[in-house]
Amino acid sequence: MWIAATFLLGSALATVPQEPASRPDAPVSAEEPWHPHFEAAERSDAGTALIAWQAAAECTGRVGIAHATITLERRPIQGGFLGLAHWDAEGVYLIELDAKPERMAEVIVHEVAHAWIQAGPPTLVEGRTELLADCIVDKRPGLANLQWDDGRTLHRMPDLLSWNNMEDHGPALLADARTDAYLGAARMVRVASLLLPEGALWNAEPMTWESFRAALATVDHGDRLLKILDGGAEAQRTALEDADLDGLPLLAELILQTNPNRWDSDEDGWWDGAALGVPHMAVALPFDGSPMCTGLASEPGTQTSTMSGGNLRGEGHPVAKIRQTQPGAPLLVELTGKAEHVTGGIWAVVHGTHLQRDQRCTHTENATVWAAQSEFSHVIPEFLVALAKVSQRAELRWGPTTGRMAVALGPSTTRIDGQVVQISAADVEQAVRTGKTEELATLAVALHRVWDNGTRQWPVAAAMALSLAE
Ligand SMILES: [Ca+2]
Ligand SMILES: [Ca+2]
Ligand SMILES: [Zn+2]
Repeated sequence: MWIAATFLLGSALATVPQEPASRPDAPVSAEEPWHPHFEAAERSDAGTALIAWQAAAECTGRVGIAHATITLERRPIQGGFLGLAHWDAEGVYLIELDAKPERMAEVIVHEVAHAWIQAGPPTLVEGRTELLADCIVDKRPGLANLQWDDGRTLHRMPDLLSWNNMEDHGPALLADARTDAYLGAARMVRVASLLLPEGALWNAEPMTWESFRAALATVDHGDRLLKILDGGAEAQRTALEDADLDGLPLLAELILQTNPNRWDSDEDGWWDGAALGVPHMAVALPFDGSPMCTGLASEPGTQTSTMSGGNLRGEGHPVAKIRQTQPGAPLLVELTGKAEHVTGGIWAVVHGTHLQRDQRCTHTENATVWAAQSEFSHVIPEFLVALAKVSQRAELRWGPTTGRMAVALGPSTTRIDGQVVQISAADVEQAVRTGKTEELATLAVALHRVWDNGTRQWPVAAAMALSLAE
């Protein structure tokens, strides 16, 4: 089984140590495989295309079909496409581009992938091209975003069995039917990729509905997918719905036995669409920007950087950032930037030169708590229990908050700094001495609340804390 969600999004800093380039799975021969010459007015377009070409050759184990030269041209495209690959019997020779700068690389990756996937029904051609595009990004982290999908409901998606993308050029159809068809084709092929051996959907050309059916007939759950495909547009739309925006359509959630209405079915912090094989020490990052424990600490002066990945698609491109409150304190990692109109999720791994395992930070579904001073590590378990209790009380009274809590135990002053509640060493010491951990929790919850609701005033927080005490 191959999970389509293991794609790297790239690194946040230029200092990331590159992953070793060993690719034991690459069946391409040791000698440099053939590639066309890419000609473009924008040099970066040609560079992106060449890197995508080499990655696609590794993904598929075969050579793309193209003329000796592929021209890339930025210009308005008839029909309003963001990109369009032109090919004849000898393969791709022209790629037209009309995407916004932030999506240009993603579109180039898609069009280059068409050098491997040209023949067959449009649903299979486009869906398989999107799948190969994701593999390209997986092979070359940071080259481009994953193929776009904002998780929308596919209201206007036509029957994927009969969809013809060469017919619907009308501008009115542009924003709905065609977009929905492309997204539906991609989602359907991604579900198929969960069932089939890796690469089965692109390592040979052409693929027809007959060969697609034959491949699925031999694998578990394949009949389920085929039944939906034959069930008409409405059945397909329902099966390809991604209600909880975890990057898994309903059919995939049914197959994987996850909850189609919960981003994270088992509440372990990992969304359902996360890869089964994420890197060692990777952390799933919440979109609210709250920090998560990395399980690491670094010596003062250590260079650290993050590498992130996942299956996030859509408009927002938040970036993983390291938070270290003071030298020697635990390292945390959080997202900055908006993630709106997206589906899927992001994980991050922290790299660095002198990193040590560290137990002074704990995160749960609702909170991250760490000891800014080592001597407070032992307080964390008890504090977390009190925090859960008090948070529940606060939620019953005032409703849910928009973000998770983050609490640092032991800085010099008690305050709220952005999303992080800081509880001073003096306050922690006093609470420990008098056995009043719960009071500490009421203070933390109150401070978080006044930040979350925008009040941001001490007297309000103090009154809230008082009213939360039992
Ligand atoms: Ca879902
Ligand atoms: Ca989970
Ligand atoms: Zn295409």
